Amino acid sequence: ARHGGYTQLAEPSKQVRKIPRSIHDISNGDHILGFGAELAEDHPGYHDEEYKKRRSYIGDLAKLHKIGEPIPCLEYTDEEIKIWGDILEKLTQLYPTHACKRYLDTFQLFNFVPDRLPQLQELSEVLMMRTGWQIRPVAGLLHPTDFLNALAFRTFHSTQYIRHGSNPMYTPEPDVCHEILGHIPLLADPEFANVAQVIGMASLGASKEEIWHLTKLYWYTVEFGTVKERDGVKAFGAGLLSSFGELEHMLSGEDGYMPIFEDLDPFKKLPKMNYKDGFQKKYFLCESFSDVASKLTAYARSLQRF
Ligand code: NLE
Ligand code: FE2
Repeated sequence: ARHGGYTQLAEPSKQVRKIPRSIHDISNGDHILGFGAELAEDHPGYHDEEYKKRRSYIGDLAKLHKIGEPIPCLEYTDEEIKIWGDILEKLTQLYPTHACKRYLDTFQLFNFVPDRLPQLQELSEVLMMRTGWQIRPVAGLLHPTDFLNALAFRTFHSTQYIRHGSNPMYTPEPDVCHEILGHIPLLADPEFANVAQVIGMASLGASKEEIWHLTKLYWYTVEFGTVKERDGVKAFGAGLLSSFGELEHMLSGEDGYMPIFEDLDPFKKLPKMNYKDGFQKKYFLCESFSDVASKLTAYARSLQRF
């Protein structure tokens, strides 16, 4: 969960980090930048003590997790399951017209149902079998260096708490619905999974500026990427696929302005990421998954990391 929202995203620190040689060298708890239980005043859950308690409980469990151990099973409350169920039902109406073909295919593998919120452990097992990826629980927003580095080791850091029920259609921060509906299906697609790993490999030993650019590349592909298909523009970015507000907005522009679509060029300066103020103003378009893969690989190779 590499995101912003409700809190100022700190610039990557100047401190020189040791390059991790395996996932064991990356901590899921030392560099959390935000989104723990300390919610900012403008967060919809700020006045909800129960909600904050629940998030710190779930966050503390994540910090205790050790690589190789099963991810703790969370018993979700009826209220939490209802949020998940509502989101799933609404999104599955939009997917046939708004989601890319490869997402529709991998989504089928998981048999998501509205009355059961899936456990990260079982999803991690499916990914491991399909593409060799694993999920690691994380308490909140992880430092971009740690988050991106972990992708090199086919590890995806995932939150386990759910968004506040007052605005299910959109949250600027990651939550378990965003991870499960946005990220996990496509990580079961071998080509997509490789794209994510390429960004991770390029980030190993990267300078502060390179990390920032890679964060943007990640943001405009894995989080908000779009692809041209025969019947129009479709979403493959997780931030689109987990938000029925933004997914609808992407194609309709009904809320007042039409988003801009631009072809992705990873060597060009990318626009500032929209963390706090709602939907993205610009989406980047790719021709196909192999187009994304070759563009990102070309950029990653230019850094001469591998
Ligand atoms: N806006 C997304 C959602 O509501 O699911 C989460 C985005 C995280 C970048
Ligand atoms: Fe995400």
